[in-house]
Amino acid sequence: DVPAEVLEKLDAGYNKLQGASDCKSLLKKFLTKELLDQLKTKKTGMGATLLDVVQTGFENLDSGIGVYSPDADSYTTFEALFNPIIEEYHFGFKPTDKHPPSDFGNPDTLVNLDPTSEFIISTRVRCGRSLKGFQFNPCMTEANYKELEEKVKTVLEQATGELHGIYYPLTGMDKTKQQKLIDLHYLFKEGDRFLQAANACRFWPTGRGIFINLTKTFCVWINEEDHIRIISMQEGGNLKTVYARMLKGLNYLTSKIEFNRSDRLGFLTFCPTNLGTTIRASVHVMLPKLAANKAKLDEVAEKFKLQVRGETGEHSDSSSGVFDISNKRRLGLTEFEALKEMQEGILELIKLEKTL
Ligand code: ADP
Ligand code: CIR
Repeated sequence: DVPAEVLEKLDAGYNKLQGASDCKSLLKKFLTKELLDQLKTKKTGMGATLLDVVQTGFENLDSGIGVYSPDADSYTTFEALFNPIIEEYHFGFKPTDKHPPSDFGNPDTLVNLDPTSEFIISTRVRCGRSLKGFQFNPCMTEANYKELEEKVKTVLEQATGELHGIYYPLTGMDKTKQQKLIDLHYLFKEGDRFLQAANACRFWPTGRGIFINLTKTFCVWINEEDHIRIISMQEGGNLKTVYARMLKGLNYLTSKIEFNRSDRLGFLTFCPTNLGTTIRASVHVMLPKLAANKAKLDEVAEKFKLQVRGETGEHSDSSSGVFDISNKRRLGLTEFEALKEMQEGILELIKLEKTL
């Protein structure tokens, strides 16, 4: 009982993808005609269809991935599409593989990545969580957004010590202040076309906002791509301190709120690239010699399982010479292993830069 209109859009989108010779998305790579026919009549308990999964990739032919999961069930209902995408992005995590139990490790065993402050401008570690009892963006009502915001905000406003801070809702926020927070890399951007096409920006700015601690080293995003993003950041390369602070915030929130975790996929997120540990540990870094050849930089980064982004985040360029380099995979390894993978890779890149 998937409406004819949806089936038509799926067929049209599939043809559009096939005709787009410069489209490099994993959606295009893995959505075969057979898979389309196998999945197009399926629906999740929430009523989500394959179109809800793929329309972001149909509309944005420059997507890297091209899919989001409209609800937690989609990862199983549409697993025939999600699994190969997950396997390719997370360096070979197979349909028979299971994400390990959490192990956050001991932050004190991590290092300062750039003790002489030559290369690294700042370090950031973030993770995402989805709340039990709430659907993902495309299936949320306006009331759900407000309820989730209220719940998280109330908990955050009771945080003490280093985590003590203020919640700033997007609703009613002065545009200049909003832009300043974006430019300083605290706040998420507005109008992301990949999220918009996935129906993830409905009722914007309702329920969206950012909590920031007084020293501006700890933030929580509410209701952007994921229900919450927990972020720790500061100038310089001290990964140890940044990670320890993120854990402090995560532990606090985990003691007050229940999150969605799947046995196989770990913590559940809206985008399959974030599943598992959900951790992205990054540096803003200047590597002028390595970066003189961007293709080479990407190649070396991939070798160390790292991902290179531009200075203002995903899908941005790096005309400034500053790159955002982070661990790429988040699934199939523990949190501590994700941190170690990033640490080792960044240290290698800096070592290489020094030899050039
Ligand atoms: P994500 O939340 O998935 O990490 P983005 O790539 O969109 O998403 O980045 C969000 C924001 O965080 C952007 O403003 C980006 O520049 C900023 N950011 C990422 N890494 C760092 C870093 N190491 N130092 C400072 N800002 C950072
Ligand atoms: C893309 O496919 O390029 C976008 N949908 C982003 C994919 C990964 N990024 C993310 O989860 N933030």
